[in-house]
Amino acid sequence: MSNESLANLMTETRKFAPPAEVAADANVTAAAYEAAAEDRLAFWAEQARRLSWETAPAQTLDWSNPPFAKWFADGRLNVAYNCVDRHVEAGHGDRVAIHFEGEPGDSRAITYAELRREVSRAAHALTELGVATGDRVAIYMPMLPETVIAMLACARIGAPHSVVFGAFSADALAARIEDADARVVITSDGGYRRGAPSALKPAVDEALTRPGAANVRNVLVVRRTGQDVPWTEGRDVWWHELTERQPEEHTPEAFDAEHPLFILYTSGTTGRPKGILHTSGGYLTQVSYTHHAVFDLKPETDVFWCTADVGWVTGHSYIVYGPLSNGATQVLYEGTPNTPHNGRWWEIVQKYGVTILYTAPTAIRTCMKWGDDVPAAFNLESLRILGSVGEPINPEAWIWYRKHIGGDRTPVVDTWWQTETGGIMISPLPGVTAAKPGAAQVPLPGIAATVVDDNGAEVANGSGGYLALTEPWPSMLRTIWGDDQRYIDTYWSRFPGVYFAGDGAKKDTEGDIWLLGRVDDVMLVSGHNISTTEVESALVSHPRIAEAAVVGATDPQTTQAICAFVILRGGAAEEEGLVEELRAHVAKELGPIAKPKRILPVDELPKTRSGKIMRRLLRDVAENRELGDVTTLTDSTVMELIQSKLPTAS
Ligand code: 6R9
Repeated sequence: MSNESLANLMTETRKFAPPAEVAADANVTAAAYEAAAEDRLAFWAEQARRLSWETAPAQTLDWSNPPFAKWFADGRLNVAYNCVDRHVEAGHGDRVAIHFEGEPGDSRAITYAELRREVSRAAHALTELGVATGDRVAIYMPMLPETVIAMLACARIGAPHSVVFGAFSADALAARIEDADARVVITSDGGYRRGAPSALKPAVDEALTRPGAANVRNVLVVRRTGQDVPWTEGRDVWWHELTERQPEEHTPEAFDAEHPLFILYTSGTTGRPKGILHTSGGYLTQVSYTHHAVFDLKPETDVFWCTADVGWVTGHSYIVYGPLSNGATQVLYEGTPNTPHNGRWWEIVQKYGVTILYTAPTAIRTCMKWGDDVPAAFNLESLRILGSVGEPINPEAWIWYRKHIGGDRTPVVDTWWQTETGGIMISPLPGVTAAKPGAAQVPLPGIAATVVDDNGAEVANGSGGYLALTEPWPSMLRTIWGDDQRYIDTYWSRFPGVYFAGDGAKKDTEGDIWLLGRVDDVMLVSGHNISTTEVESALVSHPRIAEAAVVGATDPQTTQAICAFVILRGGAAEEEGLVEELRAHVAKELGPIAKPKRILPVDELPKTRSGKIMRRLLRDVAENRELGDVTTLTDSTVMELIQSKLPTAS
């Protein structure tokens, strides 16, 4: 961004008070903010007591060597014990931990007692393969119960896992195996995707031909689809054969709170992927607390469903560690939202009586595009809280989510956080906050976040700038794996002593925080910094627009010109005058400065597997450049489609 802070163009004044019944019975009330404000460290020490420690920590935060934090450093615990065994010991062994729904419609309910047996066997199996405490294990899997079991088995024996998205290429997998120096890879023959078995194992075989992956001794293969798999004798081992003969009891060993729990590579738009390192005690404390607070989880009665892939941080924190540490019952779904029909998700909500749903704006906008009648055909009355994560949620998408999925009664919590933050940082609380559509609003109790200007000074209400985290938090990344200097440079150097999140944000006149997209995506138009998010939200507020992606393209007159790629609702063809009408609509919503110079209707937008729009690629298109790296795209044919629609160069 230049020296002028982000313009504050959008005004959204709708507000939704918490429903009385949620407020009356909320896990967390306004008192938590007061307690945390009074003594932040005492507040987190209190939250750490949610967990079972073998040695309870006497220390809370050690910040003597910033930005390298230690939380609860003298405490010892086993993360898997906290997520599994202690619930069985507390008498909840018969409670379903995971309702697995396969894409072809097969299902499996796994209780906490079963989960304990499976995790114990898998822990023994890894030990038999020679995996020792501290060894890294790569997990390259579809969404299966074994994926969760594998992660917990690693945690149980203190072997940090590195989960790699099942859709990543052999090259991406090899780079991650090499960077973490993984010794074992856990994978499956394949998984079901869009109605057909899709192979995974061949990508592992290919990755392991790369020199950097030479230290991998074994590949543990879960059988899911039964398809033929290439086999390397001596190296490859069937998961079921190895685990079946292991004892079903396993004594968990306690590790230091700062023992590494996992490495997760951020999608990293440029350069080498960053291995974000998370450790045990602080991480588990924050994901457990935030899951309890933000989703108001009542483990006896709620059915939680986070639709994220486990290969994304949301899956780590809000499928595996948060919900399971809280003894939740949850749904795990293997497939895509539209297989075999556009209502599959709502069918699953109805089938399991899902009460809390956590998904991404991209999915919500896609459902809007498919039409209101799709969810209307299912009974969604069980839902009581809806969550959003991954991108700013446009106010219209927020309203649609609440109305068409939440029956106009459920609170919607827009949760801002990152792979690096480990857990939710900024979010309304469903029983406390009067929610504003499109805003994450308030730092959670115990979290210090604000918006700063170019000089690192806090901006006044009503102004925009950069999101900054001003105090360490328990689930913060500890470093970038193997590269402390890059950790300092990337996050702690823009504003000394403060964590720079890389997101643009503004404070509204009441001091609530609105996220405005990645700083790299901010546009500079005639001397004004304009957020792509605000222009996209204005476009999405037009009844004909389902989705929009906005980029700044180099322009001789205005530095950058706003270029919008839009998906029309119902896929309808573009009629005459529509583009002009849309431009006028944006001008009316945000002011003439934000009026897009070009608007291009397209059928799809390029997205990462975690659902984030890749504006970088659209910028390449808008500037008639050769496309940059497309390897993290869900579907690389999308770009060809978009390019084919373009009138060449303008
Ligand atoms: C959890 C996750 C992090 C980036 C983050 C921001 C964007 C996530 C958001 C949001 C606005 C929200 N982001 N949640 N922006 N409102 N509620 O997504 O982690 O994949 O590391 O991405 O996602 O730009 O900086 P990760």
